Amino acid sequence: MDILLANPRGFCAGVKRAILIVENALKIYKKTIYVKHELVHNKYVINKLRQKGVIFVEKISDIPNKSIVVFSAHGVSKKTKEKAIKKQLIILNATCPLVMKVHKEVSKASQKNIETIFIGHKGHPEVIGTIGQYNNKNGKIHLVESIEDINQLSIKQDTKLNFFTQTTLSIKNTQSIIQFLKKKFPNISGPKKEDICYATTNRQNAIIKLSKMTDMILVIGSKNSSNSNRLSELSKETGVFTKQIESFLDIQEEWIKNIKHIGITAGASAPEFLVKQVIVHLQKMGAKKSKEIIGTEEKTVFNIPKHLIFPSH
Ligand code: 0JX
Ligand code: SF4
Repeated sequence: MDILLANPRGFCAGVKRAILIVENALKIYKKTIYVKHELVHNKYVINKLRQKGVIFVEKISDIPNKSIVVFSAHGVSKKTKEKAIKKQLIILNATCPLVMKVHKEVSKASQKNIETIFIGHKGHPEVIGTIGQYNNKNGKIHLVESIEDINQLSIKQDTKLNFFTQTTLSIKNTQSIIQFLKKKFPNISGPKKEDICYATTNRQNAIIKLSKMTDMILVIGSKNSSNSNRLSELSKETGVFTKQIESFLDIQEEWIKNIKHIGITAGASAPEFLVKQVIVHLQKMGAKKSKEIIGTEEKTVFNIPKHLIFPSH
């Protein structure tokens, strides 16, 4: 059995930045660091930070006044930020700059009274945070997940309307939703394509390539990771036998019995050591050396705030 590795895979620039913010904050402040929500959706990343003393909370009210709070990579609503300010928390914002960009657009739309349609998955923290940038009591923001949801909307044709999207959606599905949206509301404005980020795009393109060279694909990523779930979905759509795993521990021998070419990819929040462990495990089961496929080179780097650079002067 050959092992082929997707390229690119694993950590994106937003995840690397978020982890560095927390790690440096631990060294600089030498105090308990609270993180609102899982910093990124990966069990191993979270457990490692927990071992270093980081406390993860879902509610700002669970954090003692004047403590240090980090907002997760997925971002928070305006209300959540206000609550943190009220509690006099020191805020370190690990929201990905690409999510922040969408926040700013939604906030602008809210200020300008422009009714907004947001394409995203209900209940996802990024969606809650982004929708929570729209704080206009006169205007409206509508969340849609599908073409059916658009059909349920009752918006007058002459309404000034725009749209934005979650950053980790399926490119293919989102394109067809937007196409339908533009047909239904020809005057709608929005981003040139959508707000899906470079990392999501590159990982989805890489898995399509990988699916043409393999008869099974393992997607490493936690169950609550939207971008990882989209990779599994896409891989299944190509017809390749696909399994999403947290780590090598989930691999079942019967999956790989008759597999000749196995592909491995990892979501944007899954660390590379998990990929390495899967390779070692497969090799113990008889697989050959692993080979990385040719793919898009990623050069994006997001800086952390200056006061969090360690050692700080
Ligand atoms: O569930 P998501 O894919 O949005 O988040 P995850 O898995 O933590 O990936 C990194 C953060 C992505 C934010 O856009
Ligand atoms: Fe940012 Fe994209 Fe990574 Fe999300 S997946 S943290 S939007 S780079």
